[in-house]
Amino acid sequence: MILIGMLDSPYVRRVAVSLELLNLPFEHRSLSVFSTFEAFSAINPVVKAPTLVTDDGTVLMESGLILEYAERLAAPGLTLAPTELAAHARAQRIIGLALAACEKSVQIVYERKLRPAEKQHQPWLDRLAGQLAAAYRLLEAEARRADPWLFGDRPLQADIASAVAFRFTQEMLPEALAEPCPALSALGARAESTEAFRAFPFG
Ligand SMILES: N[C@@H](CCC(=O)N[C@@H](CS)C(=O)NCC(=O)O)C(=O)O
Repeated sequence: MILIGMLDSPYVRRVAVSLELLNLPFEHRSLSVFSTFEAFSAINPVVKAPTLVTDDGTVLMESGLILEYAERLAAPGLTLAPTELAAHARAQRIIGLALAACEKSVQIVYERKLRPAEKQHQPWLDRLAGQLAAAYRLLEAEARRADPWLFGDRPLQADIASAVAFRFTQEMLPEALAEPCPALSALGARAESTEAFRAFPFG
């Protein structure tokens, strides 16, 4: 399998860390959707990161769909989802919040970096900032329950998604984290110190 995309993308990073924790061998090609657009489009003409090329040559995109496929390949004991129904629902909620935090952060970064200053729309940026703050407020409340991880003694997808989202926002938009998130910060630091996260560092 080949994973394509840069590790400054929280979506690429969550797939890389997850494949590692699922014990699935893969090659990582660090192509950018911007600076290496042509090379990227030769593999996936839609130019979305992450892209995963399976061993039979199928080209997948969307981190959630890639991870659904990866879970099917992995040994059942390594699954990154809790099995009990209520815990599964809570995990899906946390992943949804983390992905919303990623999406709102990326939208703010694109608005600021890709649009000329005179064309930036402040009401849109304000709306994104409010949505981002709401996602982190709710994630922080969830992270307060971590012991040491969100679902017990090993990191699952909810931990991975929360940690990569928080790191991305910290790196790209530190001023957007208006309210302190001590529990999320501790969870992120714990995640970043693991072997799987250190194998695929931000940036
Ligand atoms: N929902 C997607 C989001 C992926 C995404 O937005 N990736 C960005 C890089 S961080 C990208 O491909 N940007 C280029 C573009 O959208 O044209 C996922 O979960 O994979």
